[in-house]
Amino acid sequence: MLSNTFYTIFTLISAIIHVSPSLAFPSYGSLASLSERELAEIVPRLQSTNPPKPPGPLKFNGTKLVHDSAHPWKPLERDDIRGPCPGLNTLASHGYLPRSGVATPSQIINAVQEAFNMDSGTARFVTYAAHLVDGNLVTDLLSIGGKTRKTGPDPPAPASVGGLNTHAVFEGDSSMTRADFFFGDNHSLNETLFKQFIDFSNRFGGGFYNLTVAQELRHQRVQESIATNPTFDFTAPRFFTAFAESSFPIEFFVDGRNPVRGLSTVNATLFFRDSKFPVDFFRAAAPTGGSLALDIFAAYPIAAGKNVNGINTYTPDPTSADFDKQCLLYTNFVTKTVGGLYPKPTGVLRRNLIINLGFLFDAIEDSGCTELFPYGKL
Ligand code: HEM
Ligand SMILES: *[C@@H]1O[C@H](CO)[C@@H](O)[C@H](O)[C@H]1NC(C)=O
Ligand SMILES: *[C@@H]1O[C@H](CO)[C@@H](O)[C@H](O)[C@H]1NC(C)=O
Ligand SMILES: *[C@@H]1O[C@H](CO)[C@@H](O)[C@H](O)[C@H]1NC(C)=O
Ligand SMILES: *[C@@H]1O[C@H](CO)[C@@H](O)[C@H](O)[C@H]1NC(C)=O
Ligand SMILES: CC(=O)N[C@H]1CO[C@H](CO)[C@@H](O)[C@@H]1O
Repeated sequence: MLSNTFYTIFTLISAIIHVSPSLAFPSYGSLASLSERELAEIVPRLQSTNPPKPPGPLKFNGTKLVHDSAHPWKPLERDDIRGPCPGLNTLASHGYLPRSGVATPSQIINAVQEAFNMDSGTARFVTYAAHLVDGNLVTDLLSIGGKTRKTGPDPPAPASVGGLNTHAVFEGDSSMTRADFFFGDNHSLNETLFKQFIDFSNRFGGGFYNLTVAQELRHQRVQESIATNPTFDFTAPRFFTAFAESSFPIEFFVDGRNPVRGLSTVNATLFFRDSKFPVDFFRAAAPTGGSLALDIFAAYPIAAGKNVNGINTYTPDPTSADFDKQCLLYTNFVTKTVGGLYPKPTGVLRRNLIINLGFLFDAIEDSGCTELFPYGKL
C-alpha cells in the first residue's frame, strides 16, 4: 500500500518533470535565445498562429471620451500582469487590453489608437518591435510586463518570460520613473524617482509636466545614470525610446480638449501609480506619437553611447543609430537585435519572424529606408 502510493507519487512527479518545459512555458513567453533542443521541445506544444495583418488607422481620429462606462478601472486579480509602461498598464486596467496583461499585437495597436490616439505608424512600429524581441512569435501573444507584484514569490519559469521587462532590447536604462536594471527592480514604479518627476513638474512646469519639464528631467536622468550606473547603456534602440517616452505623458496623458500641453501632478499620479484614467478623460485631439522627442533631445543634445569602464566613463558609440541616422535604427534592430535573438529559426518560427518583420517595415515604409530580409522571403 505504502509502496503503491510511493510509486504513484513517483510516477506523477516524473510525469510533471517530463512535461515541465511546456507546463512551465507560458503561451506568451519569448522564444528568443532558446537552444535548438529547447525549441524542438517547446514549439510543437504551442498553439501556432498565422499573424493577422495589423488593424488600420482610426476612422474617426478626433478627441472623445475614453474613460466611459464600458471601460471601468478594476484592481488587479491574482495573475494579472503589469509592466514598465504606464500607458499599456492603464489600458489593461480599463479593459482596452485584456486585463490579464497578455495581448496580441493587433489588440495592442487597436487599444493605443482607440484610447490614446497614437498614430498608426508609431503604434505599429513600437508594437512589432516589442513583439519581435519580447513576444511569443508562434502563439502571437505578448505580455505587457513581468509578473504582478501581488502574487508573492515568482513561480519558477524560464529566464525568457520577461515580456516587456526583458532588459536592453526594449526595456532600457534611464527611465523617468523606473530604476536602471543595474539597481534591481527595473519595472515597478520607483517612489524616489516618481517624487523627482513630481518635483521637476513643480520646479520647471508650475505643477505640470510640460515640454520644459520633459527636457530637464530627461537630462537629469541621463546624468544620474552616467554618474551612478557602471553598466549604463544609452545606445539605440534605447536612445530613441527614452526621448520618445519622455514626450508620451504630454502627448497622451493630457486631456484632448486641453490646448495647454501640461500634465498635472494629480493626473500623473493616477496614470503612473494607479494605472487609472482621470474621471472624464478624453483622448488626444489628433493622431500623434513621439513628435516632441526631437525637441526634448535638442535641449541637451548627447551622442548615443555607454559607460565603457564603470561610472563616469560615458563614451559615444558611432555604430549606434541616432537622430541623424534613423534608418540605422531599423537596420541594427533587424540584423543585430533580432538576428542575435534568433540566429537560426526554422519552421513556423521562421515563417512568423518573416511576417512580423514585414509588418515592422510596413510601419516605416515612407521613411526611405531599405527593407531587409535576414530570414529570406515566404
Ligand atoms: C504601442 C505599444 C507600446 C509599447 C510596446 C510600449 C512599451 C513600453 C516599454 C517597454 C517601456 C519601458 C521602457 C523603459 O523605461 O525601460 C515604456 C515606457 C513608457 N511608455 Fe510605453 N509602450 C507603448 C505605448 C505607450 C503609450 C500609448 C503610452 C502613453 C499613453 C506609453 C507611455 C509610456 C511612458 C510614459 C513610458 C516611460 C515610463 C518611464 O520612463 O518611467 N507607452 N513603454
Ligand atoms: C484623420 O482623419 C481625417 C478625416 O478622415 C483625415 O483626413 C486625416 O488624414 C486623419 N489624420 C491622420 C493623421 O490620420
Ligand atoms: C529607486 O531608484 C533609485 C535611484 O535610481 C535607487 O537608488 C533605488 O534603489 C530604487 N529603489 C527601489 C526600491 O528600487
Ligand atoms: C512649462 O511651464 C512653465 C511654468 O508655467 C513655463 O515657464 C514654461 O514656459 C512651460 N514650458 C512650455 C514649453 O510651455
Ligand atoms: C485631469 O484630467 C481630467 C480628465 O482628463 C481633466 O478634466 C482635468 O482638467 C485634469 N486636471 C488638471 C489639473 O489638469
Ligand atoms: C532581465 C531583466 O531585464 N529584468 C529584470 C528586471 O527586474 C526583475 C525584478 O527585479 C528581474 O527579475 C529581471 O531579471
